[in-house]
Amino acid sequence: MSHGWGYSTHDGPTKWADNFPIANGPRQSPINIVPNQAQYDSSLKPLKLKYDPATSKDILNNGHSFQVNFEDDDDRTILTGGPITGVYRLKQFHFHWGSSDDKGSEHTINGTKYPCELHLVHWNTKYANFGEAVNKPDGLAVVGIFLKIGSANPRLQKVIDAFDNIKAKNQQTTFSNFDPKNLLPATLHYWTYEGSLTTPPLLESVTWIVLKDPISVSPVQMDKFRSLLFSSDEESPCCMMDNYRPPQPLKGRKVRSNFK
Ligand code: E5Z
Ligand code: ZN
Repeated sequence: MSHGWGYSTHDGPTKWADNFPIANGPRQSPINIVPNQAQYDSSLKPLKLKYDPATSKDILNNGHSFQVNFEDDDDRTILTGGPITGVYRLKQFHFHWGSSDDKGSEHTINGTKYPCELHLVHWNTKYANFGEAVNKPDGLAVVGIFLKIGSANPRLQKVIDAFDNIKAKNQQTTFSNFDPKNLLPATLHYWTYEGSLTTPPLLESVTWIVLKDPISVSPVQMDKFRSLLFSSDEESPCCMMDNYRPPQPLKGRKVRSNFK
C-alpha cells in the first residue's frame, strides 16, 4: 500500500494497519451490535437534529464514496441531545454499500448486514473547526442509518440524480437546498458507543449513534450507487462498491440504547 488506501485486496481494510497502526486500537469502528447485550440507559436524551436545507453546498466523488458537504460556519445545521454534550455541526454525509444487496453496511446487527449505511458526520463546536475536532476523543458524532431493500425512496432521488455529474473520482457539483432530515426514519431509537472513523486515518474521535430503524431503497436505486466509479477519468473504470470496513473487536466497550 505505497500510496493511499482503498477497498481492494492490495490496499483494503486488512492492509490499513500497515500505515495506520491505530487500526488495532481500543475503540475502532464499525462493530457488530448485539441488541441483547446493549444496555438500556434511561438517562440518554432524545436526539435533536436542527437542519437548514440552505446549508447544503456540493456533492463530491472522493474516490472512496460520494459525500454531500454542508456550510458549517454557524449553527444553522446541528445535532444536540442524545449521548452528546454541547452542539455538533453537520459537515457532510456519505454512504457505504456492497456489490450486491446482501451486504454493504459497516455496522451489523447480530452479525447481519444491511445493503447500505448512511453516515451523517458532525463535529463538536467546542473546537474551532472540523480539522481541530477530528482527532479529539469527543470531536465527532456520526449518526449511522441503515438502508433496507424495499420501495424506491423518493427522498434519495435528488442525490441519485446528481450521480451523472460526479461519476469519477474528484468530480464535484453544486448541491443546494437539500434537507438531510428527510433521510431520517420516522423513529429515532438508537444504540451508541465510543468508536472511530471507519476509514483511514481511523481516528478514535467518534461518538457513534446508530439508528435502529432503517430507511428504504430500491434495487434499481442501489444499482445506481454501483454505477459510480472509484477511478478518475484518467484511469481504467472501476465501479464503486464494497466500500465498507468489516466489524472490529469490541474490546470491552459498552453499547447503550435509548430504547427497551
Ligand atoms: N465513515 S465515517 O463516518 O467514520 C468517516 C467520517 C469522516 C471521515 C472519515 C470517515 C473524514 N475523513 C478525513 C479525515 C481527515 O473526515 O480529514 N483527517 C485529517 C487529519 C489527519 C491523518 C490526521 N490525517 N492524521
Ligand atoms: Zn462512513
